[in-house]
Amino acid sequence: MQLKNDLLIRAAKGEAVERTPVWLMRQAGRILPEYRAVRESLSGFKELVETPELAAEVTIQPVDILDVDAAIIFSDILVVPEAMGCTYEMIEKRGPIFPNTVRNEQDLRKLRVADPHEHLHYVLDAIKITKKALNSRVPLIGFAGAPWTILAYMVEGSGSKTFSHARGMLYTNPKLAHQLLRMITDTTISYLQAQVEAGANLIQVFDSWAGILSPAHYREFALPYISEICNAIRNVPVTVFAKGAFFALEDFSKLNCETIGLDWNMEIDKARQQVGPNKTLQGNMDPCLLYSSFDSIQHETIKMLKEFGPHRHIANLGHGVYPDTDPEKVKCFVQTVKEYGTVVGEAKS
Ligand code: 1CP
Repeated sequence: MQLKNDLLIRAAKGEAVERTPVWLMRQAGRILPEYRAVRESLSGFKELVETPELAAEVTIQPVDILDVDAAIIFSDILVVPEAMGCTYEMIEKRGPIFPNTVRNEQDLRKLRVADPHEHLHYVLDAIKITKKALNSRVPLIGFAGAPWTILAYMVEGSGSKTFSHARGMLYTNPKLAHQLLRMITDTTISYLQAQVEAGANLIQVFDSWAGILSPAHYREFALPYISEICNAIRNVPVTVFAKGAFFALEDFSKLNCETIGLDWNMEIDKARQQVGPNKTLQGNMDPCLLYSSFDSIQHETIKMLKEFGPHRHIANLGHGVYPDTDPEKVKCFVQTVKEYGTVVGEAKS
C-alpha cells in the first residue's frame, strides 16, 4: 500500500521533498511515560521485545505523541547474538550482560548462523502487526547492529568504555574475529531481508562502536561486512550510522547505501564534501541540546537545517535521545523542523 507520508523514503532516495523529514534514534523508549507504563507491567525489557503486540504498541507511541515522520521497530541490536546462541540479560539501569562470552574457538563452535524465521520470528511478527496498525501513515524502519558492534558485545560480555577484550581480539586472534564476523554478517543479512519481507520500508545499520577502532582496523574488520550487508538489501533504502567514524566518511561514499548517519562530532560541510552529493545525510544534533530552553532548541535546530540545506537531509539527533529528556523538548525539535520546512517551501512557491 502507498505510504501517506513518504518523506523519509523520498529524502533517502534523493527525490524532491516539501520539507525535511524528522525522527529520533531511540524515540521509542524511556522518554515517554506511556512507554514506561507498558514496561512496568512486565517482567522486563526482554518480555516487551519478545511480545509482538506490545512491541508494536510502543513502536507507534512516538508517531502518535511526538508526531515524527517515521516509526522504528521496537527491538534491540542484541537480539542477533541471542539468536546465534549467545543470550543476554538486560539489567535495570546497568544495561546488557552476556553470561557466556565468545573469547576462543571453543566458544565460537557453540554458536550458529541464525534463521530469522525460526529464531527471530517475534521481531518479524512485531513488524507485521505494526505495519497493519500504522495503516501506511508513516514508513517503518527496520534495523540491526553492524557486525563489528555485535562482535564487541559478544566478546566483551557487556557494555564497556574501551571494549578492550573485543579490540584486543583484533590483534591477538584476527582469524577468530573474522570467523565470528562472518557468522554475524550471514545472520544479519537474512534477518534484515526477512524484516523487509515482513514490511520494513527502510533499513538502518547501527555501528555504535565504530569510533573506538583505528581507521586501519575499521577498514579490515568493519567496512567489508557493512558493504556486504548493503549489497544484500536492495528493495528498500539503507542507512549506515557509524558513531564516531568521521575517518571513514570517504569510504562510506562508496557503499551501496542511500543514507549516511552523522553524529555531532562531524562537521556538516566537511561530511558533505567527503560523502559526496549522491547520498543523503542523517543527523546530527547533540542530544544534549534537548536539555536547553525551547528558544535555544528552535535556534540551534534552524541553524542545523540551514547547514544541511533542504535536499538529501533527514533531521535527527547525532545519537539516541537520552532517557531523561522532557518529551516536550523533543516535540519542540520535531515541530521546528516541520515548520521551518513549510515556511521555506511557501516562500519558494
Ligand atoms: O529498560 C529499558 O527500557 C531498556 C532500555 C533500552 C531500550 C528502550 C535498551 C537497552 N534498548 C532499547 C531499545 C532499542 N535499542 C531500540 C528501539 C527503537 C528506537 O530507537 O526507538 C534501538 C534502535 C536500539 C538499538 C541499540 N541497542 C543500539 C544501537 C543504537 C545506539 O544507541 O547506539 C545499542 C548499542 C543497543 C544496546 C543496548 N540496549 C540497551 C542498552 C542500555 C544498550 C547499550 C548498552 C551499552 O551501554 O553498551
